[in-house]
Amino acid sequence: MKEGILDALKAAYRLNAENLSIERFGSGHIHKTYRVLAGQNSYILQEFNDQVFRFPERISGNHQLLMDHFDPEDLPFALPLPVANRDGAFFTRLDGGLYRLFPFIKGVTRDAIAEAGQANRAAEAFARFVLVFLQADAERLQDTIIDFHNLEKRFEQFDSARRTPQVRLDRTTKKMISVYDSRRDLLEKYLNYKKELPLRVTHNDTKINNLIFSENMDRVNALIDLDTIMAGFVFYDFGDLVRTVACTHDESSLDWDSIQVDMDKYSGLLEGFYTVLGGQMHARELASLPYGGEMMTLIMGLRFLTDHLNGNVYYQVHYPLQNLHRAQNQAALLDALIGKRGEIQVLESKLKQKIT
Ligand code: GN1
Ligand code: MG
Repeated sequence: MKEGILDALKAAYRLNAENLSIERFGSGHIHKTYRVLAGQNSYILQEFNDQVFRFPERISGNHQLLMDHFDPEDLPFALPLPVANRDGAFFTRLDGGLYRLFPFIKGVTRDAIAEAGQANRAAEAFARFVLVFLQADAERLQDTIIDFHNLEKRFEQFDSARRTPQVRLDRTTKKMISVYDSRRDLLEKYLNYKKELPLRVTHNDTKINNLIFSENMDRVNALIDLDTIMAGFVFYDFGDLVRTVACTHDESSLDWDSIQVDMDKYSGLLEGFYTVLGGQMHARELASLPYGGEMMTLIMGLRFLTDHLNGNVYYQVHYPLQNLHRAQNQAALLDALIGKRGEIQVLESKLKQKIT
C-alpha cells in the first residue's frame, strides 16, 4: 500500500480514528484486498483492478438497478455494497488508483469446505440469489466484463495466445494446449444451450470463497464479490460451485493426479439448487446444471492456460508457473467430472422425483 493512502482514505470516508491499521486480506485473484481497523470499526478496503473491470460505472449501475427490484428482507444473508465516500460516490480515486471501502462482515471464508451439509447451504444461498431476481429483466444489466463466460470467445483468446506465446512452449505447456484443444465438444453444447436457455440475473463468480459463513459454518452471513453480477445462464452459477466445492483438492493444489469428484458434496450442491429453484425454472435449465460443472471448469482452465501463454498478465500469481499449474489442476478435475456423468444422472433422477 502506497504511502499517504491511509491519510487520504481517512479524509475521503471521514474515518475519525487516531490509529488506523491495515493488513492484506483474503485470497482473490483480481483486486487487492485489505482489512482496515479504525477504532471500534472494521472495514474491507479494495484497491480496484480497473485493467480487468474497465467499466466501474457499470458495476454501480447494475447494483442500483438490482436494489430497485429488491428488498433485502427477501434474502436471509447480506449482499454488502460499498460505503459511499464524502462525495456520495462508491469509488474513490487516490493517488492514481481506484479504491472502495466495504463494511466488514463477521464470519469466515473458506477456499474449500469440509462436508456435504455445508455444500448444500452454499448452493441454497447462491440459488436464492438467482431466485430473488428471477422475474427481473436480466438483459437490462450491463456487461461489466464483456464475454466473461462466453466459451466461444475464450477459445478464440486461447487460440490467439497460442499463436504468439510469451513463454517457452515446454512439454507440459504443449500437452496442456492439446488437452484443452480436445475439449471443443463442450463448446458445441454451449452454443446449443445459448440458443435455447433464458438469461437470468446471475452472480458469475460463485467460487466458494465468495461466501462469508458464520464461525461454525452453519449459516451463510453474506454473498460477496458482486462485480460480475450480469445476465447469464443459471448453469454458470451452479458450475463454479461444483468447480470449487465438489472436488477433493482446490484450484491451487499441485497434487492434480489425486483430484477426484467428491460425490457427497456434489449431491449437496445439486440438491440445494433443486430445492430452491426446482419448481421455478424451466426443465431444460434444471437439466443444464451438470453441464455447468464441466463448462465452468473448462473455461477457468482455459483462461489460466491462456494467461500462462500471455505471460501472466491477468491473474495474480505467487510464482511464474502458477497459471500453468492451475490449468493442469482444472484439466484433471474436468476429466474426473466427465467420468462421473453416469452417477450424476442417477442423482438427477432421484432429485427430480423428490421435487415432483
Ligand atoms: C477470479 O477475484 P476472484 O478470485 O473471486 C475471476 C473468476 C475466476 C477466479 C478463479 C473477474 O475471481 O472468474 O473464477 O478468479 N474473476 C475475474 O479462481 O476474472
Ligand atoms: Mg473473490
